[in-house]
Amino acid sequence: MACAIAKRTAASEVTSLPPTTRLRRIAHLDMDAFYASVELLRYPQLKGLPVVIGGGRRREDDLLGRLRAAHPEQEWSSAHLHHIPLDFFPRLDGYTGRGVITTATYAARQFGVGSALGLMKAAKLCPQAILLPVDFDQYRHYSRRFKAIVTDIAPLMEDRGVDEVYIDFTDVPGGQREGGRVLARLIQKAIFDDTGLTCSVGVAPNKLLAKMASEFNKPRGISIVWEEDLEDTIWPLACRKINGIGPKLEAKLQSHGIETIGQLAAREQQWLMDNFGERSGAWLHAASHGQDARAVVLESEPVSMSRETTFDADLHAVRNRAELGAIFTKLCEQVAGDLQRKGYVGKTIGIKLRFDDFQIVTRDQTIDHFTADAQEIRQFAGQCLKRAPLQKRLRLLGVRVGALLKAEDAAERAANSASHDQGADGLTGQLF
Ligand code: TTP
Ligand code: MG
Ligand code: MG
Repeated sequence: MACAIAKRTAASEVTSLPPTTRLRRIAHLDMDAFYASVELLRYPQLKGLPVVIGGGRRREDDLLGRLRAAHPEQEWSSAHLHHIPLDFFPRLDGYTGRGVITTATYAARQFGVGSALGLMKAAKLCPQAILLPVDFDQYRHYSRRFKAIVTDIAPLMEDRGVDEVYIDFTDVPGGQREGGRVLARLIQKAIFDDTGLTCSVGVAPNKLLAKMASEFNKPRGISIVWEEDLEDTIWPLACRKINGIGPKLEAKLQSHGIETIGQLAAREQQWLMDNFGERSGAWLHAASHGQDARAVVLESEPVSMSRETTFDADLHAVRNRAELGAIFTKLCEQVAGDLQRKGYVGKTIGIKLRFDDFQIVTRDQTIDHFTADAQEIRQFAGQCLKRAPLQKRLRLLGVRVGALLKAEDAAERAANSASHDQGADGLTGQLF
């Protein structure tokens, strides 16, 4: 089944160097121990301690419940999280289960634990580490916040996931000073002042080198790389440090005796193309020489998300009612899943039909609230379907949700319009 996300504007690109003598300076910014650092904002008493984030999301307010039982003389709510005594936090010790670590604080990393390690294994390496459950809503919130700060200062930003972005420094004030260090420092400070979170920045002639550089001085690091640093700084690194060389390609390179980027650069381009294919070979050659012409691409917010499917054989609305109904429900569930995963809700729900004569018909309706709920989408999409002509056989069926808003913005709007004041206790309810 096809899945589509429609964007408000076409991605705009910085396609060429500015018509000045300025050097192209590209930054890669990556938040330090992101999920863990966000948790530490809530629990500052854990600063400096080994903390790992992973395992399921606990819904019941277990921790606060235990605190109320142990210290009934005190009031315990989300406003008192930073007073929670250390011995009330769950430890890794004795963990059994199949959970994996999403990330770990730098204090925990000293024990050899980090992203993707099983929690049981981690419990052996660092039993005293504190284990906190994940809270994606919170990470998404801070992700949006730090990106908003970046674009306020340097508008040419490319979103590369929850905790990292590329930024074109070339024409931004301060972007050329000390190779970009001045601007990098300014952005670091602005993010820290607003969120309390730290990040690391690499500034280089292109994305490839910037991405490597942002890791050089983590955490709270700034690394400046120039073209002429290639031999001394980049070539001694393992090939795996090139973003795009995964474990499989690394193993294949090793089977040819190529461990470092320098060893890769020493191979003839033709030899690489013969052994790794035309495209990969050419790319490996360019990457090992620090070359990367990719532009920083502006991302825009999606306006709609849709799922559609073309049937193996044409279906009829009446004769194949059951089969169509099942497909329709599945499409609604998939759109709802897409929305929820990406953190959006929508207000306009629609369908698309293509008949056996290739005629296309769409119907939609706008409801009075935002949703990402599969059943609700199914209900309103079903009403749209009733308004469509269904005499001809169908080739394709699609479901679309538009007028999108970030889920947290919609929640904020709803809260404001209801003007209720229930405190912030819901936050901890999700955590423990
Ligand atoms: P990273 O930027 O790779 O890691 P990090 O920010 O935790 O630490 P660093 O200081 O080294 O950058 O990933 C960002 C977030 O993505 C991380 O906090 C948790 C999540 N993540 C996973 O859930 N699983 C993973 O395997 C990785 C690598 C990250
Ligand atoms: Mg990070
Ligand atoms: Mg990252």
